[in-house]
Amino acid sequence: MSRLSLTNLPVAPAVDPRALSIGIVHLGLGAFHRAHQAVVTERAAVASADTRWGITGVSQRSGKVRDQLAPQDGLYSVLERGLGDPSVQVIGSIREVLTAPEDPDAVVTRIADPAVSVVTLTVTEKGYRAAGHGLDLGDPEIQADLTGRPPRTVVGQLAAGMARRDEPLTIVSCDNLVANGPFLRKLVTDYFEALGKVPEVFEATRFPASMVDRIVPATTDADRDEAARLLGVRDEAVVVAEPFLQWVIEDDFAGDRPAWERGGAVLTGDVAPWEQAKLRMLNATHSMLAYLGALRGYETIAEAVRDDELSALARQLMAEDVVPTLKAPDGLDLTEYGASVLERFANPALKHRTTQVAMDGSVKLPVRMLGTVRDRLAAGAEPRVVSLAVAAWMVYVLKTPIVDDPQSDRLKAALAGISEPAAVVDALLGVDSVFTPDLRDSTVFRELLVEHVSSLTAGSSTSVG
Ligand code: CS2
Repeated sequence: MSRLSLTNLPVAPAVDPRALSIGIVHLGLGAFHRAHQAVVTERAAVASADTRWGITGVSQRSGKVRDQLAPQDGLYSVLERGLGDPSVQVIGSIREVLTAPEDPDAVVTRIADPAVSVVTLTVTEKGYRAAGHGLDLGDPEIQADLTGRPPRTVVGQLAAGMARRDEPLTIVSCDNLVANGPFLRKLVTDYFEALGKVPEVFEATRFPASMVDRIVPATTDADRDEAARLLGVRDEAVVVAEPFLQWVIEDDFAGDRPAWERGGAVLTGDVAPWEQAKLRMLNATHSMLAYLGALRGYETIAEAVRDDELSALARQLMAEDVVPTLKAPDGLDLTEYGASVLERFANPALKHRTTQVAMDGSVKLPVRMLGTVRDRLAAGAEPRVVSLAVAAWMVYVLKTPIVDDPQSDRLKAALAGISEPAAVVDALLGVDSVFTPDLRDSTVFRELLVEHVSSLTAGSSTSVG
């Protein structure tokens, strides 16, 4: 079967990419970006008839996406899998693909380009190379960037690009982090301080916070075959997603931006309530289902949430531990939100693997779960269900031979020769990049963890009374 390209278009994209100039650099050209910001950007370009917002996508690790997209003129499709028949749409907003390790200078040059006024990022939690609330200055790659080599880290790329600009930039983190905008601003500040040089444009550069939401599992061969069937041509770069898509962006830009609100995004003064609700309800529950589900042998999140005991625990997590810590965003009913999240997880067509959501727990837990633990403890409450979620991660790390996590060596070393529940809990509570001293020193939290790790390792049914 022939390949998707501009000269081989079964379904035309909503914009002709040849008509777009480059106005956005996106760092982290994974499936999520292609199913989320790139789609909203295309819709905005169409609705506002504005051709300035083509995207330069940057892969941070390998040339795989470039190799998939180059023969396709940057085109790819989004295969939407909901409860009805799947549908497919070709997206035309990506104008250029760069592979950072192969051409780090080109990335900096693009960020410095005066026609670019917005940089967006989806580089995952670990891509920020943070330690606590600041930049990990002990990270060898950060250290190497600070010596002045063409930068390989995301913070190094942003800093080097800014140093070459006269006009300020807006940098929009689209990762699942608490206060992602201010957090990234702090990392860049730390970098400039370590460098001993702050470019003039930094002061006026904006870092709006944003909350992104769309479930985008890794694409499988079955997805590629399905897209080919629907398109009539082969698309090696297809991404698969649920129908739901949400993007809430803090309206704080240094210069021009795409009319993203016309593409379905919400621009608002305060993203925090949205972000907290999403991280603490959706992402925490997702992770809990991933760990408990994987421990029960379920391959997908949909299978895990169809287990009555696990779905009851998911509801309990949100109602008992999370909702009391949240301020509802305007117009959002948190109980309904929780129910809708579980319905989305139950989508049987998505095949989102428990092991995919389970990865990188050491950087996900602090964002998704530990704020809830802290707030519940501060309120004098016992965080029973969220502690079960943390305990499930602990047992998952204990029982999984090769843990997919940036801290896997450290986690495995901490657990070497250990199997007794209290010892497992103490060993992992001692990993200070995950647990802060206040949590380590809480006897209430520790006892709950020991209780849950004991029942999970004993293999008894999982319930929280
Ligand atoms: C998931 C998220 O992999 C994970 O950790 O919890 O990627 C989740 O699917 C998205 O945040 C949904 O918006």
